[in-house]
Amino acid sequence: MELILLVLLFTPMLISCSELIQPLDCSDIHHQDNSSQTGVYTIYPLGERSGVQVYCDMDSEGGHWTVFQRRMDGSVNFYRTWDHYKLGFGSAAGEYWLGLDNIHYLTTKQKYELLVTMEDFDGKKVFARYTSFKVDGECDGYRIHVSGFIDGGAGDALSSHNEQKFTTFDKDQDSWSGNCARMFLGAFWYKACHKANPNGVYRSGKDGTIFGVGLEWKTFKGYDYSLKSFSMMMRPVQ
Ligand SMILES: [Ca+2]
Repeated sequence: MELILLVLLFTPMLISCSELIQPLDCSDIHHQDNSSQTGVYTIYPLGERSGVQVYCDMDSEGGHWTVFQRRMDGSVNFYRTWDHYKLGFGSAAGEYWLGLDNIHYLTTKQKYELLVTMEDFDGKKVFARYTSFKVDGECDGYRIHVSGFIDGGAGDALSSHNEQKFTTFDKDQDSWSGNCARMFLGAFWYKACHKANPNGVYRSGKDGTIFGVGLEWKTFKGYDYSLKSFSMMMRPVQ
């Protein structure tokens, strides 16, 4: 009898404890086990039952980064609708977009910084880092707030996109008369229109046949050079 009572008393406590250890992001995964390697994990940005697979970069610039955008081989189509960018698409083991809702919710819970890493087809790797990164909710057009640029060789192609709303080919929120996503075949915090096109067409290096549509970071390789690999990742500010 006493044993049954004990089980009844302690079972709810055990359940609530297991809920508490659901990681919000890759930084939580690192703190739960600091030997965690770079790879795919499940995080819960919106609480329990919101589990989503994500790629954690435990190596670059101190590690425990939550990757929310990743290109590496052109295997996933990034020319997609608003709903796809809102909810996410692709595979965390390869190319993917985590989803604007997830990115937004994470940045409402803690202060985040941003790391953008990239590599050209000659194997040169550079990065750009921003000490502050926040994305508003859907009602505010997923507006980006990014500042505090630190140069890792890539130059700053993102600060000029600060305070812009997100634009897809089916939802124009940019400051150009046309639709920048349709013009440059991507989806981004376009202004009028871009110095970076991370979700543009995956091409093999230098290609000027159609201006500015590639996976580009202007301050590194200029327009019309599509990069080999590219990642955007976030981490709570220490
Ligand atoms: Ca427009």
